[in-house]
Amino acid sequence: MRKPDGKIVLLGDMNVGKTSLLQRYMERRFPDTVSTVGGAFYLKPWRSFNLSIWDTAGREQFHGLGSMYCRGAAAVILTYDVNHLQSLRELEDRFLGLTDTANKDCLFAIVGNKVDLSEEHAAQSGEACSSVSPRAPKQVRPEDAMALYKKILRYKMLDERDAPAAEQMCFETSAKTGYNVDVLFESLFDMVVPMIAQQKAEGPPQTVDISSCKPPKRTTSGCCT
Ligand SMILES: Nc1nc2c(ncn2[C@@H]2O[C@H](COP(=O)(O)OP(=O)(O)OP(=O)(O)O)[C@@H](O)[C@H]2O)c(=O)[nH]1
Ligand SMILES: [Mg+2]
Repeated sequence: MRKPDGKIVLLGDMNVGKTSLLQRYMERRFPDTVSTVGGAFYLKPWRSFNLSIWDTAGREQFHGLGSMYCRGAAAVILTYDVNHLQSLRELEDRFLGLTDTANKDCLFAIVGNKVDLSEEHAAQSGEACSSVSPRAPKQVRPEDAMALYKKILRYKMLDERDAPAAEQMCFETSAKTGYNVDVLFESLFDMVVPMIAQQKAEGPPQTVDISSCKPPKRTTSGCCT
């Protein structure tokens, strides 16, 4: 298996649809899911690179693993449910701190999923009122997500002028219908790949490969030679 060139991590509260989004994109279906335990990844070849996309558990008891999964991430997809305002708040309160281990130039996408359950989406897409899903007004507006994106830039001490615009990085999706799912992943891949290419051109990271270090030889007297 070829080593991944870059890493993208999905974070967010339990039940917002992280696993469903990833399965919709990678497997082109919307299967029944069970709440994720720990984390799992898919490998996605994109252009001439190999990306790993990590699905993580939103449940509180797995919280401690989050920063481990984010280590060295080139992009983080912060996911919430457009019908639950608290899931957006959790991104700031519980998940943003986990991204401190990500790359310095890590990109952040903010994704409001389950848009198919909102009245506005049904009206825009011209769906009949008799559709199976119960509809309610959306609890989170796109502007709320964009405000969070700008807060994240401040938290990361990034200048808004140097980072991608909020409009480019905030998405509304439905893993159920597939709405905007390809756009989300593929526009992020297209942003991440040039950064990975640049890092590769600049050379390997300044780390030591400890597997190549041999322990010092011991003499019979136990002293080093
Ligand atoms: N209507 C609708 N339901 C969705 C959507 N995405 C996910 N779901 C449902 O929401 C529930 C939770 O989805 P998951 O993908 O397992 O959520 P998760 O974020 O991975 O949850 P954890 O693994 O516990 O962190 C499941 O019953 C899904 O079928 C969507 O876009 N629309
Ligand atoms: Mg899951």
